[in-house]
Amino acid sequence: MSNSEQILVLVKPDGVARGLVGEVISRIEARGYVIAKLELRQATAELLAAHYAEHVAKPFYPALVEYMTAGPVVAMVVEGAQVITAFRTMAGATDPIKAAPGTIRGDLGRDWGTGEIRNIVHGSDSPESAAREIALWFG
Ligand code: IDP
Ligand code: MG
Repeated sequence: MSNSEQILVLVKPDGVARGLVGEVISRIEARGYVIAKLELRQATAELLAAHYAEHVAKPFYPALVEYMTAGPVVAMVVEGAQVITAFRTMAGATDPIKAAPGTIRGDLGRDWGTGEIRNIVHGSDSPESAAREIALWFG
């Protein structure tokens, strides 16, 4: 498995609260990827500031921290060749309203009228991000 790669996947607090952990895991397993690590975790503001370093200065960041600390998340390391591209495709566009049907966000997400984006899952967007995020969550 020399060309295998790893991605950090989070089932975000809305996904855990809505009972969608099994659905997300089922989709990953059905696709043939391997769950190498899995843990229920409570994110802290400190961990999120590192995880979302690229977003810390953005206007939506305080609401993002509130969302991501509202309850536990399920953190996973998922493995397989091209799993980063594959999982990003499976997750769909950031905004569930724009995410295509067939994707996790497009099938399971909606606009809840809160003015915030609640989109069920996170997936690292590159091998560099994945290595950084896996070290943060599981290092
Ligand atoms: P991604 O999760 O699809 O990679 P990013 O642009 O990296 O999307 O944003 C990280 C997370 O920040 C999103 O999943 C979402 O929860 C939140 N977010 C991104 N853009 C906005 C926005 O414009 N308004 C509110 N929340 C946002
Ligand atoms: Mg991102």
